[in-house]
Amino acid sequence: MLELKTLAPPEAAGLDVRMGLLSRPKTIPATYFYDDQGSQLFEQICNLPEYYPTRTEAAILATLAPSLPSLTGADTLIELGSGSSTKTRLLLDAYTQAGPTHYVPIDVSRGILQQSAQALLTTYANLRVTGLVGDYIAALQQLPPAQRRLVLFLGSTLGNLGATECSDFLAMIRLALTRGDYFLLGIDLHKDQSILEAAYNDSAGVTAAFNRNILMHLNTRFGCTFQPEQFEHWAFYNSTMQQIEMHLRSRRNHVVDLGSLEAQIELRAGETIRTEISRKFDLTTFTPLLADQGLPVRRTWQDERGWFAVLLCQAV
Ligand code: AVJ
Repeated sequence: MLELKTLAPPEAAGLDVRMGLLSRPKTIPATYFYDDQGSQLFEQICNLPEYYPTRTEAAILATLAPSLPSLTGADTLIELGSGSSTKTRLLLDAYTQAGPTHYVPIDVSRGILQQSAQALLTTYANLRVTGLVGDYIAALQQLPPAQRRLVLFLGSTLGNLGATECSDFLAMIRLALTRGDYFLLGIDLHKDQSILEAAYNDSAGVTAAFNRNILMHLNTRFGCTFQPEQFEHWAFYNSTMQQIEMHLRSRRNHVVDLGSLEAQIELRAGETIRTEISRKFDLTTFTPLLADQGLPVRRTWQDERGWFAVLLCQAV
């Protein structure tokens, strides 16, 4: 059984873009990468030889999946930013074998949500799917009832949030849960700078296309007049902040009209718009932060190289 619910977009839709583009340095929230086109480009990124996070995390999930149903006893799996749900299948294999399961994928892209939910239903007979189209904040405020929940936040998407936003976000997750519920979190770890930078500068240019697509999305969504070919993809590791940064660098001086956002912005040649931060975590410093937010870590899994970690936390 499949049900798709579209959550009301936040009233402030677009204000975050307007604010970011009128600040110095200019920024665009990374959530705007994921229109239908951007979600498809991200799927391609996950298969690139340089982009190690997806396959590293998938290998960890395959190892831990058989033990997860008995560890958590969860009947409902809620996934934040489910995308194609490819990695989730590793967990659904184990859960649906253990008993009937309710899967609640949450994604801003309706296209990818519908497609992946349909495909899951043909694979799993005793799966019930309730897709929520919208942002995490709206979705977390209206989770369906459950006996025991397991919230999945995979792929190191948490890395898109700065330190303060990250703590606030974890607090919000804790509030959406009942004591005893679980939270499974995938995070990318520190490693050699050259490996990190290669992952965001692939030789096929898919990450560059993904980066520029954010401008196309703003054009269609708000009637902005960005010309993506006027911008260069720039991604590097900021070792002080311990984060990858992705920017779009203007090739020349020009003015962009922001359409329904009712503003115009000037870009100088060489000026950049930061489109993403992707923080790289350290388990020793990060694990205590989860406990501080009422989500202590019960188990930690890593790959042999220590490149990526999956943490099982429990709401207390
Ligand atoms: C989905 C946010 C985890 O930061 O690695 C991939 C997005 N950006 N390549 C990441 C992304 C450029 C990805 N996250």
